[in-house]
Amino acid sequence: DFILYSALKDTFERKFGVSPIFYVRAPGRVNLIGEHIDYCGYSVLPMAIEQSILAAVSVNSSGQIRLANTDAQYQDYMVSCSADIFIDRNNPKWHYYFLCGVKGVQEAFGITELAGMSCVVDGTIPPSSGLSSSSALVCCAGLVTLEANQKYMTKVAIAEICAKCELYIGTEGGGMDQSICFLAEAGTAKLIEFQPLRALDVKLPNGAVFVISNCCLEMNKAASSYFNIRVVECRIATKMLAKARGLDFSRFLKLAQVQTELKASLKEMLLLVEEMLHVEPYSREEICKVLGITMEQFSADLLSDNTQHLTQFKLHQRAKHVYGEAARVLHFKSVCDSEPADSIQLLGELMNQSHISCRDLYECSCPQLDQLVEICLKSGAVGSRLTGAGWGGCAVSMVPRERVEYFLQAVRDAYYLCDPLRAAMEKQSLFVSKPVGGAAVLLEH
Ligand code: ADP
Ligand code: NG1
Ligand code: MG
Repeated sequence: DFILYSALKDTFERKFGVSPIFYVRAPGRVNLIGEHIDYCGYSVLPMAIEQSILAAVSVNSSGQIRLANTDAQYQDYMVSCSADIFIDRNNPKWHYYFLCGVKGVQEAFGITELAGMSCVVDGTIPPSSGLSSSSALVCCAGLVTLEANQKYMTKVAIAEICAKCELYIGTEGGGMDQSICFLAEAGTAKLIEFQPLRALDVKLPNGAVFVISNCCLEMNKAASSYFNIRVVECRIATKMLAKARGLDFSRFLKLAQVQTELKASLKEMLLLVEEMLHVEPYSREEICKVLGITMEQFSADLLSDNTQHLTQFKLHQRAKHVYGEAARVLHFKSVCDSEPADSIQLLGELMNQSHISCRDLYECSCPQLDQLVEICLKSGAVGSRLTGAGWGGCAVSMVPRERVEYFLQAVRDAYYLCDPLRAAMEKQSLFVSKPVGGAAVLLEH
């Protein structure tokens, strides 16, 4: 850590000719189970990881926010402190993620003139790989802005602000990433619950190690529509289920709200999906007819900007994944709490079921990730699954402690060393992770 900070300090001084007065560190995360359900209102189970976004900052009276990055692929950017902050969701450059965090804090406090600041950002989270580099950057910027403007709030409040302001980039996420980024504590995974937001400790079994492996295929969520297509399908499934049960569907946006309203169990919700939603994809016409809305209302109220082109919607499969995955999260937590003799086996099975559901029902995996998960299981993992949004990026595997060295070598040989591009990335792509603490400010002295 010391080496990271002092290298960043050097870069900052060369760039801006003054010393930074504080640093912010915001961690990435690995989601152990509970994929694509946060935006449906369901609890998820991530832990923060060592890989982080770091920023060095100085505050001044220039009336400007100056941004630079240690990685040359991310260009310098400058904006006036009194200008309206514009975020271009059609062109999601790195500085717009930073500006999401700035704008979130500015709006929360109604700040008309932000403090001038210079900032150099450095990062160790593989980007667009499901370890939440985007939210670490947004949360880092949010905390930088709080500190630079001498504003303070609770962790829960800043987590909620950052979850909301990352929506400016266009992906309609549910808040898992920003919540764990602020609410994480060293040594424990967390069950993140929404409405109200809270984080409960989840003690992971001592005999298990969690290993992250990147399939080395990037998927930029804001520059594509894969993510929002799933959000939209879940929103439509919500309305169709509500309507099928005679509820006023206009009041419902998330699948969890339908469950709450019906006072049903997740098992009962799965039965309802089987009964009420057909497996064949739905057309726009069919949805409009069932809901009694016009094509215009459909486009305006149910679709996002980047999903206006969609013609088919797989409602049965998506809803089935969400209710099933929500149940697996609760089961995972209860196994961790009760520590039965076969905990590792039980948790591994839940992770495997989660991957199969993501692959087959939610269709958010890809051939490389499926191959990697298969290799991990053959190499001694008890459970392995894609983590984060998917369509590329990382898998997380649970490996019995005594098998870790063997596991790492076997995955190295079978997935990385056989391909020169992967071999070159192997060091940052295959690593053991342990739960670290949440985002923090470090003052220079
Ligand atoms: P993830 O799964 O990592 O959250 P996203 O596709 O949501 O992936 O976000 C990736 C984007 O985050 C990158 O395209 C880049 O704009 C930004 N980003 C990630 N890491 C950095 C970094 N170290 N510096 C600047 N921007 C970064
Ligand atoms: P990643 O892959 O880290 O961008 C996204 C969402 C999460 C969650 C997961 C899938 C954002 C900021 N993040 O994570 O909220 O929905 O996918 O479980 O939108
Ligand atoms: Mg992201």
